[in-house]
Amino acid sequence: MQIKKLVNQTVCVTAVSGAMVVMSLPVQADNWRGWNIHPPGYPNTIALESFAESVSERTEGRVHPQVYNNGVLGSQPDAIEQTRNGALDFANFNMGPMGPIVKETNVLSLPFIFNNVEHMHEVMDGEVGQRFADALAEKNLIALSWFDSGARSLYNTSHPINSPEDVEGLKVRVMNNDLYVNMIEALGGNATPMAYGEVYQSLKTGVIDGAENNYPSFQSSNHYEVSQYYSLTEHLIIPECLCVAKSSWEALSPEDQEIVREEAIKASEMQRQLWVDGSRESRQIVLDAGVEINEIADKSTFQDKMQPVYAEFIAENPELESLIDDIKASN
Ligand code: BDP
Repeated sequence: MQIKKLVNQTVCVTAVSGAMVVMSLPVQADNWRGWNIHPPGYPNTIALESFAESVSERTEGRVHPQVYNNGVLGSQPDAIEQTRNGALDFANFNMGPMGPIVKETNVLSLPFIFNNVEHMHEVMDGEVGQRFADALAEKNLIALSWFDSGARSLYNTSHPINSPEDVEGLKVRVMNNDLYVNMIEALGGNATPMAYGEVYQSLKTGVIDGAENNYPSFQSSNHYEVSQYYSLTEHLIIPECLCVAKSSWEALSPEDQEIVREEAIKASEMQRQLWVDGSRESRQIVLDAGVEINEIADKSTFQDKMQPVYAEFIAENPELESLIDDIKASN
């Protein structure tokens, strides 16, 4: 369902007499509703708001995107469904909760699939990234550009994690994807899939012992206030998309599609830049608040534990093995 707005546009019309007259005609504008899980000031929020403003300006109001922050339009799995069926027009989605719907994107949720953020950028900006965009398009989501989401690390309320043994018995919140349940279980922990918005309270009341995320989300969600140990496992580097609903996309003229695509790419460039400083600032804020951050000298102990996760994934999705190989080979 599209919410349309009537705007008055001044147009020139040639009257029958041949003289030019100026009249005001109502023209339909698309008020695009955009889902964003993050608060104001977060790198993704700033980039999405800039995207919205530029698209509105450059299309002269024909497309008027508005960003709804803090996940007020629903949880991420709900918002994915709503964007697929056109109830929402655009969104910034993490590829983690996308896995149950677009199975190819699960490859991006395999722990340690990317060596570092640069490797992820290289893959997503190239031919392999296009393959993910094609898979998303089959499910009615047009991925116009890729945002950064840094590296996710484990945090918990009781002790620093230095080896997989330190995860044993911990109840760890994960995003909605079975792969993450397997990942935490392979480390000996108990995984609890849960909506992002419930994590703060669950940490506070001891329903869970920990979770995992990047610095900006650990900080902006205030999880650092109730979870004192942040351990740099950096086990997941998951890209995010700026996605438009297929129905909203197809309703655009080719010229407006070009504008929206260009602005989405500009937004991702802006987001990636903001991410670097934002991560540094968030790290400092949590340190100043007394969070203990520890580096992990040897991550191979964690990587080794992930072998059964890969084996099970490949056994269940043999057709995706070549995609994994292509990503590994590209760095
Ligand atoms: C953040 C992602 C967001 C996820 C959230 C989570 O940007 O899309 O919903 O993590 O852990 O880093 O649920």
